[in-house]
This record gives sequence, structure tokens and C-alpha cells, in this order.
Amino acid sequence: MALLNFEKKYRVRGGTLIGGDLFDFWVGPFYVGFFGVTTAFFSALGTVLILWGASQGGTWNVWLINIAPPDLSYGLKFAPLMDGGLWQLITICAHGAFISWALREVEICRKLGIGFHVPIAFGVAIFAYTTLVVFRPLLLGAWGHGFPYGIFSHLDWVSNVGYQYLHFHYNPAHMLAVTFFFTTTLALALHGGLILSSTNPQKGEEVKTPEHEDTFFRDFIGYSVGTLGIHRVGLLLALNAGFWSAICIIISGPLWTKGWPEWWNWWLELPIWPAG
Ligand code: 07D
Ligand code: 07D
Ligand code: U10
Repeated sequence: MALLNFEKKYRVRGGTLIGGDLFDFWVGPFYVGFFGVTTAFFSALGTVLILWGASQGGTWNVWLINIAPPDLSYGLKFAPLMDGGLWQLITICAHGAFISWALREVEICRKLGIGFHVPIAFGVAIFAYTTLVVFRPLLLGAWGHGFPYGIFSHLDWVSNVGYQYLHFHYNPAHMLAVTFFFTTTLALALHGGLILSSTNPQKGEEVKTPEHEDTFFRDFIGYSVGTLGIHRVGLLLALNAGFWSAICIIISGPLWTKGWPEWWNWWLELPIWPAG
């Protein structure tokens, strides 16, 4: 069925989680729904707060705009607006917008009768963000441990926090996360390449079958995970990349306060080495 016909047939009421029929309509290509309205509300409010913060910050240079979290001395209290309070409000708006966006995905899945894989995947990204700006600051006892909202300033935060643990590459969960990120791109390159090579042939040639795809990898590495399986692998790799990222940062401070290279001393401390 052509996409436009499908949309005509599918664009009917139902499947909403909340609000019944109230916001069950489309604006141009966008499904709205209750959570579309809350997304619009929180992103608009968050953007206005960032712009207002920027207007007080002395620069309109988009790379340098910076909305900093409160000083550590405020602990877990609300801070005055211009002293980190704005960052706290923007963090609330960001959560409102991201969680609404995920729930809007859920409503669309329900309308279509498909699984919830996409919203679950986005949930892992939200989990990583919440770990950075809520869970870890809570565990460390101050909102000041969140990252600042600004293009270069958030890079400075990553670098500073990295060096605070001497050498972040020695964080074992960071190693896992990095490996999952690299493997995800390898898998996507292999998959994108394989699909194009078999289903987008030169003029005059035939589109090849999934058997061709399977056979390529059986010839090449002795095994094919299959045409459905590769999507499971891809999702699993990508979700693990985000998940281990969240783990690598939440253990930095709350669980391990020394340099990460030192963590590996457990190896030398195993009771298997000859004395001396
Ligand atoms: C391609 C989908 C489109 C999304 C885009 C991002 C904004 C921000 C806000 C001016 C893949 C839109 C950007 C709405 C504008 C203001 C106040 C997604 C795609 C194009 N980072 N980060 C970037 C965010 C963190 C790190 C770029 C967000 C952590 C490093 C962009 C978050 C750590 C580098 C950006 C976030 C970290 C970047 C490109 C939230 C660890 C880079 C992002 C909400 C995760 C790269 C100048 C991209 C860069 C970069 C956005 C969090 C590290 C500005 C929204 C604290 C090392 N980050 N980031 O393509 O060029 O994502 O920076 O958590 O090198 Mg970051
Ligand atoms: C948090 C983004 C969530 C986004 C959401 C959506 C909008 C809407 C609108 C476009 C998690 C936002 C949407 C705003 C936009 C429109 C219309 C994703 C998030 C919800 N590191 N490192 C990581 C590498 C070093 C350090 C993660 C590599 C150094 C610290 C990943 C290298 C030191 C932290 C990673 C490297 C260091 C990290 C990031 C190489 C610095 C973290 C990915 C090759 C000196 C962070 C949870 C991520 C983390 C993190 C990779 C180097 C420090 C595994 C490849 C040695 C402090 N690093 N790193 O988390 O785990 O995505 O965050 O050198 O905090 Mg690292
Ligand atoms: C995949 C795939 C597959 C495909 C695919 C894809 C994965 C099997 C079949 C998809 C992949 C691609 C297309 C490839 C490219 C994608 C990427 C590289 C990923 C990154 C994507 C981007 C960078 C694009 C991001 C763009 C976005 C998010 C769109 C921006 C949207 C908006 C600005 C509108 C958002 C909509 C909302 C909020 C809901 C509806 C709302 C409206 C329409 C607005 C109207 C609002 C209201 C009615 C509410 C009123 C507002 C209120 C109350 C707020 C007021 C508040 C105030 C304070 C004023 O596997 O193959 O192919 O294609």
C-alpha cells in the first residue's frame, strides 16, 4: 500500500494513553496527542529559559552560551535563579520534554499495533541523561555535579570530570561502553552495506534474495545471524552502549573516588602471585 493511502487508512482515533480523543489528531505530518502538547510545552518553556539565561550571560555566541548548575555549596537545595536555579528548571523541562517524547512514541506504537522497541531504546538515552544530571548528583549530594548546558562548556565538564579520575579510559565500564559504540557502527556499516549490495543492484540486474545475504556471511565468517537477527543484534549493541555509559559515570564518585588506573590493582592483589 502506498504510504499516503496507508496514512489515510491508519489515521483514525484510538490508542492514546491519556486524554482520550482530545488531542488525537495530526498537524501536517506530526501526530499530536496529549504528549505532543506536553512536549511542545516543555520544549518551548525550556528554550525560553535557555534564551533568558543567555540574555543574562553576556554572550549570544551560540558555542559559548552556558547555563551552569548551582555551586556545590547549595547541595541538593533549590538555588536562586541566576545562581543555578535556571539550570534546575531547565533540567525539569528537559525531563518533561524527553519523557513526553517517549510517551508520544508509545501512543504511536499503540495506534499502529507495533512493539515498543523504539520508545524503550529512547528510554535508554533518557536514562543516560538522567544519570548525569539527577542520579549521580543525588548520590554525590549536590546538583553542582550535573553538567552545564552549553556547547563548549559541556565538553569542558566531560574533560574535567575525566581527568578528576586521572585517566577515564581505565574505567572498565567506559571500556565496555566505548566497545559497544564502536561495535554498533561496525554492525551498521556491515548491515547497510549488505542490504544495499543485494537490494539496490545496477541497472538491468535483479534484486537478490535474503538467501544471498545469508550466504555472503556464511561464506565470509562461517555463520549468518539472519535477516531479523541482525536487527536484534543492532538494537542490543546500541542499547548496551548507552547503558554502560550510564554505569561508567554513576560509579565514578559514588563507588570509586580514586584514579581509575588504580582500580586495576585488584589484579596485582590476587592471591596467585609468588611473594617477593
Ligand atoms: C545526530 C541527533 C540530532 C541531535 C543533535 C543535538 C542541542 C543542543 C543547546 C546551545 C547524536 C542537538 C543539540 C539541542 C543545543 C544549547 C544550550 C544525535 C543526533 C544534532 N550532548 N557531546 C555534541 C548534547 C553529553 C560530548 C553535539 C545533548 C554528555 C562530546 C551536540 C546532551 C557527554 C561531544 C551535543 C549531551 C557529552 C558532544 C553533537 C544531553 C557524554 C562532541 C551531538 C541532553 C554523553 C560533540 C561540540 C550528536 C560536539 C557533542 C548535544 C550530553 C559529550 C551539541 C543534547 C554530558 C565529547 N553534544 N554530551 O550528534 O561536537 O548526537 O560538541 O544529554 O564532540 Mg554532548
Ligand atoms: C547522555 C544523550 C541523551 C540525549 C537525550 C536526547 C534533544 C533534542 C532536538 C535535534 C549517552 C536529547 C535531545 C536535546 C534535540 C532536535 C530537534 C547519551 C546522552 C535524552 N570517551 N567520558 C562517555 C569515549 C574520554 C568521560 C560516553 C570515547 C576521555 C566522562 C561514551 C573516547 C575522558 C564521560 C564515551 C572517550 C572521558 C564520558 C558518552 C575516546 C575525558 C561521561 C556517550 C575514543 C578526558 C559519558 C553517561 C553517552 C557517559 C562518557 C566515549 C574519551 C571522560 C562511552 C569513544 C579519556 C566524564 N565517553 N572520555 O553517554 O558515560 O551517551 O555519560 O577517547 O559522563 Mg568518554
Ligand atoms: C528508520 C528506519 C527505517 C525508515 C526510516 C527511519 C530509523 C526500516 C522506512 C528513520 C530515519 C531517518 C529519517 C534517517 C535520519 C535520522 C537521523 C539522522 C536521526 C536524527 C533526526 C533528526 C536530527 C531530525 C530531528 C527532527 C525532529 C525531532 C522534528 C522536529 C519537530 C518539531 C519541531 C515538532 C515536534 C512535534 C510535536 C512536539 C508534537 C506535535 C506538535 C505540533 C505539530 C506543534 C503544535 C503544537 C500543539 C498543537 C500544542 C500546543 C502547544 C503548547 C500548549 C505549548 C505552548 C507553550 C508556551 C510556553 C508558549 O529504520 O526503515 O524507513 O525512515
